[in-house]
Amino acid sequence: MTSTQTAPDLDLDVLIIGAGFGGIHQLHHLRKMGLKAKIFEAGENLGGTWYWNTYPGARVDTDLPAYQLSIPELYKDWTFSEKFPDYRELQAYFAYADQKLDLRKDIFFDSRVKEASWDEKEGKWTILTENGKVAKAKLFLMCTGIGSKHYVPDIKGLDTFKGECYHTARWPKEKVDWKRKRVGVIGTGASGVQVIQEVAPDVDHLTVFQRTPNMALPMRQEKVSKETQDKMKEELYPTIFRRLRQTFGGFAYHLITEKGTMDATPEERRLLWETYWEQGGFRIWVANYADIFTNQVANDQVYAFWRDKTRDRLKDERMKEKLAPMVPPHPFGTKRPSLEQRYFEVFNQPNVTLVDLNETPIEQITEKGVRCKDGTEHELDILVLATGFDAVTGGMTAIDVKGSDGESIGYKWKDGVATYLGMTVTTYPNMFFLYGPQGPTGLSNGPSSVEMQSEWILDCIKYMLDNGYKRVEADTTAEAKWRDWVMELTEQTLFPLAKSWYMGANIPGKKIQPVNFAGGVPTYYQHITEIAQKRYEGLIFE
Ligand code: N01
Repeated sequence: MTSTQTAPDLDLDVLIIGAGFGGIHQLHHLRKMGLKAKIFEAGENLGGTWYWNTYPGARVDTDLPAYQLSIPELYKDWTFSEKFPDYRELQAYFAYADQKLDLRKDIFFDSRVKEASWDEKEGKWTILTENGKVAKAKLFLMCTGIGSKHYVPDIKGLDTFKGECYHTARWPKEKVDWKRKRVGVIGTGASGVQVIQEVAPDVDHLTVFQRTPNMALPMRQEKVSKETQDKMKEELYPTIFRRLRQTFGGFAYHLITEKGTMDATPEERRLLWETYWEQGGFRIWVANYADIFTNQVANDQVYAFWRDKTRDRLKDERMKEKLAPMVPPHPFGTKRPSLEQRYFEVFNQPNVTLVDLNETPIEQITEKGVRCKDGTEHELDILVLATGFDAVTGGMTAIDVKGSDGESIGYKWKDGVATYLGMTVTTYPNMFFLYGPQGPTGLSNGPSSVEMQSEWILDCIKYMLDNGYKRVEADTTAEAKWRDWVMELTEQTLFPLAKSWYMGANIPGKKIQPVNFAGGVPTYYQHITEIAQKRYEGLIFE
């Protein structure tokens, strides 16, 4: 730890990393509890993921009103314009939250944390930023989110490209002009799909480098009037916000558990899926028969439905097979499907090339563009890397967080993640995290999970204060049991069959293992609530 003086105003009760949904929820409530709390935030403004992800077409895939905090003084006076708001509106929402809750006075922007270490004697964490700020705090909360460490693949020659090159999660704040340019996009995950459909109408030529097709679902975007929202706020919002903890993915709709896919008649299944298709959103993924995640036969049925619908939108036989192959590349829904607005129609445009990287991998990036193994050099003016994140754990392991034994968390997790309840880690006393590994996280709607865990952590802190405890740490046996449960839940599903960030499989060399709790939000919520009722069983207080 660098020896730098701690400013007196940074001797805190709580230091939080990150001013996204999690960080601001914590800050607001900790201050209400009378605690001295501050946030270190790497960006120059609030918003977390919505500060960084400003690529063309970036918008959220959760429909109104589930993608916001359920704090009444926030939602009562705020109006979104569309069912699926874009990044500009989400940034405006955070600016509004900032002003309404008076947050900024307790946030240090442009303050990327590089180290944090626990001092047993002092009973405090020391947290150090890259630009030399030092805070000491009794409690340390990591609200780093699932996508704060973007992933740039190690492709030969990447730094030799003479055109413009941007990762979607580091999109420049100044305007990028793609009109009448030759644009290439590597990656067809949620970010890739959105960029592709947004830029396609304006480019001279678009080249999409695809490794795995995205089983994208229709979004069915709609404008939503202020009157509609105001009416819903009074009558429905509190019910919907409560409902978010009763559904598998923390959305306003739930998996069907009463019967399996094959127990339904073909007509019944078809009508359900047709209805979902027309309604749009994630329904066909997270409001489907629950056994699509465990039963290959059931999964094949829903894949076939999706494939046929998608192929109908494509004109060219090759495009049909590349984008919606007859044989699924992985079980439906075991990689996150995107929501799309006109994605598949892009591939009917004459000026769009789809390069299948399984047939002809990228050999190297050249000064002019991308050269593939078949010898073709795809010349480009702009290269977009929509290559994702070292998701869920990456934001935490990017920081040298040293616990009571001096071991860095990245080292501790090198052979696999272990946490207790997806919120604490043994040997890291007085440290909590939310929306991270081994919680419902990537399998759930962000704000739903964030609020559920944030409230639990706040209650736990209150319990410590009420009982005069100064130190809390997860018990090793409790942690091992939690890890085993997380593994077991995923092993019962088809998720391990996909090479996805859900399994840590998108980052070369990363341990392949489930990073999310696959038991669903209600099971998770019930479990953590019972743990709290049992005086936080599995946590050791001193
Ligand atoms: O990242 P991804 P993302 N050569 O990892 C490909 C959230 N999010 O930023 O699938 C060539 O999903 C990779 O190929 P493959 C959301 O939770 C939400 O799109 O590994 N290609 C894949 O196609 C989401 O799930 C929203 O075969 C390479 C792509 O890059 C998560 O963030 C919007 C490659 C990466 O896809 C991540 O989404 C955006 C290589 N070396 C993000 N390396 C919304 O709510 C990787 N790829 C709308």
